[in-house]
Amino acid sequence: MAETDGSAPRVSAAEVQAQAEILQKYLDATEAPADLDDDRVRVSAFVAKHHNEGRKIAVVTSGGTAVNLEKRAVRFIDNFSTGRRGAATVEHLLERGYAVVMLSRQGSAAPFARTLQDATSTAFDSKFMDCLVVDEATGAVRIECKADTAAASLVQAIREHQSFTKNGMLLHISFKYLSDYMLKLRMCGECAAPAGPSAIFILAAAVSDFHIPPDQMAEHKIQSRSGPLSLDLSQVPKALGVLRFHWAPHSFFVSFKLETDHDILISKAQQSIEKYDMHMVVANELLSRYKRISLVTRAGETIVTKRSEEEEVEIPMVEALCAAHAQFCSDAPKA
Ligand code: PAZ
Repeated sequence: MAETDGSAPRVSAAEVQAQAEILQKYLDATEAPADLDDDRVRVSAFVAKHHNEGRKIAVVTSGGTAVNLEKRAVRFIDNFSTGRRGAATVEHLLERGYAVVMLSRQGSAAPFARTLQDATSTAFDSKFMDCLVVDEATGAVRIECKADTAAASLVQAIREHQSFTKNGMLLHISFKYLSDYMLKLRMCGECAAPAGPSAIFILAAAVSDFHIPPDQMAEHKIQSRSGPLSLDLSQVPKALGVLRFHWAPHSFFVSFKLETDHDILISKAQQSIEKYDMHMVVANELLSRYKRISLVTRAGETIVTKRSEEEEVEIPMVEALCAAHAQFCSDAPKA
């Protein structure tokens, strides 16, 4: 096992090696998404540029992985994740000067653009439409912002989005299926590894625990004529330890743990620290996840809540992650 940050890893090298071999077999049997090679070129150039210019790099995963039931997928199993946490986290990291690679589920909440979703959905629907003005001569649409409408925050979000993307601080790559996620996670790990301690991995995606292994998956659409469908799902190969110890062994790792049973949440988060030597685990419950989170480290648990009705919980969360990452960088042996 590679040397890590100096604290003794609590998982055996043999155990991680065994997980790495199982994962390797799965990845070898998995069809790569068409954009994997292009994404590798983009991520690798992005990391090299920002690392050479002395910036910290964040790799943020976000959204849920779909598990396909057929190779030519017609049906799939999905989960609850909206991608909002990942999108908010990316915005606050950019504000703090990080160069960010965002690996997110296609169609889930995107940084800054999530404001548009808020503005155009549910209660804001008609109010937002009232703010759009069409120029009859050119057909161009402009937003006329009144201070008390959702459009005001949208205009602000558009400005921020354009400023960060123009400055090349955000690189967005996407996945839909679990298999695409796993291959792209490995690619991001390998590409960010040269940044060593300056890279932080923030693994907020809700990754499926169960799937149909590639060698057991039907090629074509499952037919209904043979009666009810019984699914026998296998456990997804574990990737956290392999990412941590093999793909990017010198970087800083924050993983997330979601539970619906309050009584097991913190012990499950502690297990991630014990088993995978995560530097921090963000523990949250499904229904209260945007109000209250726990930051779990080897030193204990810190509860973080929203500081006001308007401020989202990801602001103090990102503050705490950045402080812990800064400490990690200053403690890291100098190259
Ligand atoms: O994506 P979202 O904003 O709806 O929710 C965020 C979250 C609950 C997916 C994230 O905070 C999290 O806990 N991710 C890990 C989930 C897991 O235990 O696999």
